[in-house]
Amino acid sequence: MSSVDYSARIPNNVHLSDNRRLRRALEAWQPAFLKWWQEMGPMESGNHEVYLRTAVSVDRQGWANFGFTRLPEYRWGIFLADQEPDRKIAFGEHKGDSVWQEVPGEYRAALRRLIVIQGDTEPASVEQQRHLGLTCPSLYDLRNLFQVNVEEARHLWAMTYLLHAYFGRDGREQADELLVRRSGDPDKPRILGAFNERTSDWLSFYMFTFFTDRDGKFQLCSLAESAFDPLARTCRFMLTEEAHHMFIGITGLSRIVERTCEVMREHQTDDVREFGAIDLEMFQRHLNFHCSVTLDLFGAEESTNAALSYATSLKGRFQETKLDDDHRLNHSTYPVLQWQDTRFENRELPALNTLNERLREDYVADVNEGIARLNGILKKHGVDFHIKLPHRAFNRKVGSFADLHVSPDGKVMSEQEWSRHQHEWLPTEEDKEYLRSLMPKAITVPGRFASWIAPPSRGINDKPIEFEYVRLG
Ligand code: BYC
Repeated sequence: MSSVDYSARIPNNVHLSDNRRLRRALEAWQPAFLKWWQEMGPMESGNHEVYLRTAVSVDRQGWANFGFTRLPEYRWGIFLADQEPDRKIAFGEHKGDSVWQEVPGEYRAALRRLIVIQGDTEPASVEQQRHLGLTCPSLYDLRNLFQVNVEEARHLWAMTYLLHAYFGRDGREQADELLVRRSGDPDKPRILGAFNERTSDWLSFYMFTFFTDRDGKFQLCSLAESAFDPLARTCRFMLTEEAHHMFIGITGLSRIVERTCEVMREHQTDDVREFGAIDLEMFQRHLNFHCSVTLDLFGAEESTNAALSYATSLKGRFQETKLDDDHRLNHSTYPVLQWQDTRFENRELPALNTLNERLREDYVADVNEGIARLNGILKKHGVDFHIKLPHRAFNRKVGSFADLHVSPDGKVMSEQEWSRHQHEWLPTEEDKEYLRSLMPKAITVPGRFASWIAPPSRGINDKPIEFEYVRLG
């Protein structure tokens, strides 16, 4: 078991105290991070005491220790999963070699780019969600929001550690830049599209944690296969935290659907807005939006960047070691959905060039399990509505579908026709207005929940649902 040194200014399990230069560099970055948190972290949260979990060691028992913490005093630290003895590279041209503990010179730029892109998403999501605490549906949900926020900020620490420890001066510069870019800022935006969208309300928050955090899971799983062992170990530990974020996503969406069904049954109507619930059409429009922008995050279907990352053993596939093939992919193909003049068709393309698409498909399979769960709730209540994922080509801005106009059920149409129907498929200004009216202010009485969401089936860490998860300051 590798335990965490909490006596250090920066809690860590990477022996920072033995590396004076690195420790100093990170301690110099720390005030800039805290300044960023003050400016861009959750609004008006500085005096709250929050029932949070904090890692004390990276093994199963140790990483989930619960207690009250004031948010700015959260002990953000650097935790890597334990080193696997004799780990061998599982894919690409270096397959079978021992994993690398240092960055090979020829892959420096490519690895740094992957780490910077991953790192950039973490503070971005905190920025996107910073105002949500002001309209929380309960103290339980507020606590979950803050848990996600502190952990995303810790993931920023994770990537910053790699940049500082392994990439010298340009790594330090890139780490500084991670605190300079801002989600949605036209002059210095975050790198990937979805991370510049505002998470405008709690329905969007649960969609984001369901869809976009799940992209995090799949990207981190691919990076956890990397030949660069410190990156792999960092990502493995991040994945333990990511799992809880997706739990928050699926349970949040489930509780919304549950509440809507209850209202529909109780009042024998589809028109649930009158009773302060979220109608299923609007739910579906939000789902269409978050699904499509998150599909974009996987990059183009055909990508030489992705091919190179795999061939050079930097970024693997989802569950690489469990796949039964040569793990080099120089001679295999993969079917990729494409628009061929009049219809969508699968085309066999070189497997190496289509790794983004393959990961996107693994992701969609995982998403579908969650959608089945939501439909199970509708069925249980006897509600005649089916929640569906939009067609893969719907509302895409990245990849081969970006130039097409496609409906959620896969009909290709003119731009004019698409625009005419857009309000049926994507959240409208009216939806947003309704959501704003539904969430005018925070609900902060322990055990009380907003009208549009059912209470969870159980509390955090076996505490009761009415536990005071946040002591407001
Ligand atoms: N928006 O060859 P392509 C998470 C760029 S989420 C804007 O297809 P590639 C989290 C691309 O950078 C997981 N630009 O790209 C979740 C490239 O630019 P350059 C984040 C985009 O490299 C919730 C160009 O277009 N982690 O952790 O194969 C809360 C050509 O594209 C977009 C990662 O993504 C876009 N959507 O694939 C908190 C893992 N997509 O370089 C956190 C690390 C593409 O030609 N990143 N572009 O100028 C990667 O593995 C890859 O960079 C990507 C893109 C999969 C993102």
